[in-house]
Parts: sequence; C-alpha cells; structure tokens
Amino acid sequence: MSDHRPSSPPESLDRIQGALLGVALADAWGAPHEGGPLEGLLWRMIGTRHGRWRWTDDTQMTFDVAASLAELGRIDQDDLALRFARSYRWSRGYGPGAARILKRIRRGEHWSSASRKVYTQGSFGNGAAMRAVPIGLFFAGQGTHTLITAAHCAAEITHAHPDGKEGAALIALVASLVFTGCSPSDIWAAIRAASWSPVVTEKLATAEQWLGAQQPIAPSIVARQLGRSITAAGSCPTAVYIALRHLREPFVDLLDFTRRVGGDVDTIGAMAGGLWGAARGLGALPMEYLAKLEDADRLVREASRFASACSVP
Ligand code: R7I
Ligand code: MG
Ligand code: MG
Repeated sequence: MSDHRPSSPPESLDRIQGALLGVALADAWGAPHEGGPLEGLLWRMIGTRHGRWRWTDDTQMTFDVAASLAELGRIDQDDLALRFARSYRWSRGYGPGAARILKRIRRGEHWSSASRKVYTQGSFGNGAAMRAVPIGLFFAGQGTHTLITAAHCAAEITHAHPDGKEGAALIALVASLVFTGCSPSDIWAAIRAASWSPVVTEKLATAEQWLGAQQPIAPSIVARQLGRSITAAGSCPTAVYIALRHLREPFVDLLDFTRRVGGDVDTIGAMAGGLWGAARGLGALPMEYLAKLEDADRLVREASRFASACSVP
C-alpha cells in the first residue's frame, strides 16, 4: 500500500485512521479463526481477495457508519439503514439475524419494523457494537449522554434489544476515551459513571480489577469469565479488557491474545483493534500486515474523509 500517514506523531488524523484500520485489520486477520470447522473451511475458500486478507461485515458496517456520519454530520437512522442494506453481501459473513433484517430493508420494508421481525425484542448480538468505534470518535468531547444516545440510535436499526444497544454504547464510549488520551483511571471512572446491565457491570468490574492489579490473566480465564461469544454482553467487555491490556503492547500481541481467547475472534478483535488504533494511531499498526489487507488504500482514504468531518475536542 502507498503511505498516507501524516509525518507527525500520533495526532487526531492518525488516530482516526488507526481506529478504523485497526477494526479492519483485526477483523480480516481474525476471520479465519472465527466459529467452528465449517466456518473455517468456508473462509479458507473465500478468505482472500486478489491475494489479500478479506475483511467481513464488521469492517463493512464500520465504514458505512463512518461514511454516513461524514456526509450527514449526525446519526440518521434511515440513511444508515439504507447504507447497511445496500452494502450487504452474504460473502462478508453477516450474522444470520442481521442478514435477514438487511434483506427485508433492501426489499423496501422500513428498518423499524424489520428490526423486530427476526427477534421480537430485537437482536442482542454484537453486530451493533462491532460498528460503533466511529461513533465514539465523532461524538468525542460532546458528553457521555450525547455519545450514548447516538450509539443507541445507530444500534437500534438492526439491534433493538437493550443488550445489543448497550454493547454499542460501551464500545463507542471507550473509543472516545482512548481517542482523547484519557488515563486508565479516567477511563474506568467514566465507564463506572455510566449505567450498564448487572451482567456487564460485573464483567467490567472484573476487567478493571485484573488490569489494576496488573495480573497476567490467561486467555482461557478471560474467555470463561468475560465471554467470547457472538452476543454483545458476551464479547464487548472482553474487547475492552483486551484493548486496555494491550495499549502499550504491539498490535500483533493484541491479535495473538484475541486468537487465544477464541470464539468470535474477528469481532472481539475488530472492537479491541479499533480501540487500540484510536489510542496509538495508524503509524503504530504493523505495516507488513496492512500491506496484506484487502482494499487498504481505499480504507485509509475513507478514514481520512471521515476524519475531516470529525470535530476533534
Ligand atoms: O449481531 P449480529 O449482527 O452478528 C454479528 C456477528 C459477528 O460475529 C460478525 O463477525 C458476524 O459473524 O456475526 O447478528 P444477529 O444474527 O443479530 O445476532 C447474532 C446471534 O446472536 C444470532 O444469530 C443468535 O444466535 C443470537 N441472538 C439471539 N438469540 C435468541 N434471541 C441475537 N439476538 C437473539 C435473540 O433475541
Ligand atoms: Mg464478521
Ligand atoms: Mg464475528
């Protein structure tokens, strides 16, 4: 890939590019490790494009959110719904519920009815959280209430269940905090000040305690206690923990740890990788991995366009 990096050390453009490319890189790197043997076999068949690592729904939807925010300057649910529906391709590995909702929207149904046709309360999958990093960047500095409301609105289109929306709010909030360079103690104070479900509150308290004690918790224990599933509550606290644990470590260590946690590797990686990139910037991502990423040049350009629309606090 050609070099679009600013020459200065991590600053807002670099961090915004790092966040979005962090999502894409961890998603594409993690995709072959997601799911069981059948998914693994499928990904071995379609997992590269022009010899490069193919990214999945996590990246597609993240860039859809970024493009919508860049064009409209706000969360516009109708616009997001149409973008998600137009970009949908089965070969990007969408969640089954999300795929059905997006096909309904593409056929002309309004998102507000489609989103409750598959699960009556809406989905509690992690599909809204996996696309929430740009929301944190865009609304950083505008206050927690504004940011969480924006994350909930963007989630509702496909993930109307309170747990699905909560995951999106958590990832957006932590993205805004690491992006603005908050210290670990400020990050945890802001997380504690927001309100979460009992399950997520308990997992966040566990993560905070592990990180505070600087205990080298094994991936199997992280998987067991924080989760590694396709649900929002079973993956978002895990991603936050992995990101904060690796903030000063190389990106490849974050990837390797995520693979060893297992389960929904592309999505836990995409969320953790996006948070890491928001703190460290594009310049800190491994160049030799970026060179293998599908459409890396285009993604960097789209991230720059998004960055011009963000008013950095
Ligand atoms: O959340 P979603 O978009 O899936 C994202 C995942 C990521 O790992 C991506 O990488 C991709 O592989 O898919 O898709 P949904 O289908 O909305 O939710 C994911 C799964 O959560 C569903 O297939 C269900 O197994 C489960 N789920 C529910 N099960 C019962 N009742 C979500 N909501 C419900 C529910 O209300
Ligand atoms: Mg995926
Ligand atoms: Mg996944």
